[in-house]
Amino acid sequence: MFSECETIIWEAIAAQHTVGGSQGWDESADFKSWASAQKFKVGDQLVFKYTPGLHSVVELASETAYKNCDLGSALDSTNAGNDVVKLNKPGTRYFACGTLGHCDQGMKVKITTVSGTAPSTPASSSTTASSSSGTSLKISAFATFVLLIAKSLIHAL
Ligand SMILES: [Cu+2]
Repeated sequence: MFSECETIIWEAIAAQHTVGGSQGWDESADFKSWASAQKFKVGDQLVFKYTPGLHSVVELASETAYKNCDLGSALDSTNAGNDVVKLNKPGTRYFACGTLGHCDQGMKVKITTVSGTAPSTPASSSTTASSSSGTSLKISAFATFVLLIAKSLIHAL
């Protein structure tokens, strides 16, 4: 189990990667070289930034679908223009633009996430850990609240 402190430190070192760098999620960006220059670790987030309506983000199920721009096999899709994807486990994930023709023009990216400095615990136990630390945070927030009430009562007397 993680302590509250460890959870906070872990969240602080988790990075946010803006896909495509300064160009964002756009046909002009070179996603292959962008991705190869990044290190994706479990806990990091991807942010797809684009003008809503022009592009979208479609997560593909396989390497084959990625190679062939087979958008029919989509696992998930978003189109808000500031789409955050959490890399919650090691492995490879495939993303493409859902706008007709954009994937074929190279608007796709393959993300390989490594466990990095994350403790090598199974996903199920880390879920338990994060939910339990969430509870302890709530408890400590409640304790602070009670303390504040108590203090104000003392002042009122
Ligand atoms: Cu596009």
